[in-house]
Amino acid sequence: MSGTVITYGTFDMFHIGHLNLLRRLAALGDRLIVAVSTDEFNHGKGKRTLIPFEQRAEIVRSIRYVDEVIPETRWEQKLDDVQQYGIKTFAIGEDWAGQFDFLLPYCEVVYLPRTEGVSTTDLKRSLNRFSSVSRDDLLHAFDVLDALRKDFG
Ligand code: C2G
Repeated sequence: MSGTVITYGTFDMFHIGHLNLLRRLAALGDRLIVAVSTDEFNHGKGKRTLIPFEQRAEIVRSIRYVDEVIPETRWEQKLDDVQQYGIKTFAIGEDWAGQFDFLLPYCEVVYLPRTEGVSTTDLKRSLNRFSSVSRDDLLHAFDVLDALRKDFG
């Protein structure tokens, strides 16, 4: 299919859900632009990112489905972007369903199913559990070793 597609997102701790979305978006046109949220913009979204903007942008830029990366700095930039880049299709995950229908007079608006079972929030929780368990397990292991040393010399 021809035409330029655009999407917006944080893409923190890049994972298969992000990749599935970008792959689907690439199939909607012949050029894909991704607007990656800056750290300042994320702060405004109430999101704390683990990976800084420059690295998140470089990772997305390196994905084979992506043709161009621009910064997302304001909620209001979408209409300017649609007109400036001659966008045929705005697309984003369905967690945003209906939020960007104001773009309908200017381009197609598509909300795509999210990939279930993975999210940056879950990844961060797993990392926290892993680091705390490993520290506690380590301390417990030292206690067991001390007890064994006392019993068996
Ligand atoms: N996504 C997905 N499946 C997941 C996780 C994310 O399809 N398991 C999609 C989201 O629906 C979104 C894109 O991947 O379309 C990027 O997700 P986030 O980085 O969480 O982006 P978000 O914070 O929703 O920013 O102006 C729009 C905002 O910048 C969107």
